[in-house]
Amino acid sequence: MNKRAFMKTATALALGLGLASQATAQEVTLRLVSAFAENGIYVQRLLPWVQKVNAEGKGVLQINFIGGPKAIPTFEVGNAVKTGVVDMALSTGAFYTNVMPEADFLKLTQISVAEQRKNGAFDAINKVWNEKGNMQYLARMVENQPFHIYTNKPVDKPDFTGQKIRITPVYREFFQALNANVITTPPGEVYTALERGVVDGYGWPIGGIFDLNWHEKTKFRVDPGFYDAEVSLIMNLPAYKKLTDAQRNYLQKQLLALEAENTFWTKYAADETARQAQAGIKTIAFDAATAKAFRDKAYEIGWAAATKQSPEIAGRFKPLFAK
Ligand code: 173
Repeated sequence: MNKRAFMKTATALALGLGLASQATAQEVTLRLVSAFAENGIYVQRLLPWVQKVNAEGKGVLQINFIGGPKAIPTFEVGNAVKTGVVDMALSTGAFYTNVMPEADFLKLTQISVAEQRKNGAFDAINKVWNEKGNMQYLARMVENQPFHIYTNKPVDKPDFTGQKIRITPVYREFFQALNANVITTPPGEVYTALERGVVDGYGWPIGGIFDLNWHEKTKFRVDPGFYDAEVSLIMNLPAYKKLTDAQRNYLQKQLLALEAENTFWTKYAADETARQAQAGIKTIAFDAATAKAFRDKAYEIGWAAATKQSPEIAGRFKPLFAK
């Protein structure tokens, strides 16, 4: 067998058997997948971090990036982490509500992840992720990226009657309250859905619409944004518990370093807003009072849905996520 074929077989075996390869007693290799596309901004920012982890972690801990949604489909990544098919994933809660509906509540945080670590929110999240998801919530690598509605049909008020809008669980209740017809798809199907007219628009954060060429099929962005896109690293809990103290401490140090890079996102949001304008995407902005009501409604509806879904956990999270 040549080296390439051997690697392929080895990867398939490791995936299939759920083995965390323990090269020596001291060095562990963790298999990482992404629920987001490999050419998107999130993975583009993650890969240099993986390189750094590997360069500085020789003999302690290595991360093997397996791939994006072609390796494991977006909405199956959460279960792959839960069951240990992979050790680690980059994902967002909306993609693994099939593991636990509470995963999507993370869009409702109104404080930084640094503050979440200080005020107990991070620990409260981990209690739920451990118990319900068999996962460790490791680090949030995206902040200050509000979601928006992008559409090809203009509106003059927050009413999307007659529009078909692509969603994930992030947007469901809010967009339905705005009278939209909603269709759930993973990001990988948005371009085709727009091209074929299956949808008139979609929900997505302020940044990233150029990564999969959606700007070619987008006429308007609706302001203001709402919620905060949560993109995080999660890990299979047994795999996390199996780490030695040295491995866990090393990983923790690198996770905090990753979060320290989150200042990037504020400028990226401004840059992407300008880039959209340059690409001819027009902004639909409501007057100040309507804009405030729109944003407030997003949070009211988001928390109402969370409370209905899981009253006890929503009640624990709400004061910890608030400004
Ligand atoms: O696919 C989505 O619109 C979505 O839910 C999401 C969540 C976080 C970041 C980017 C997209």
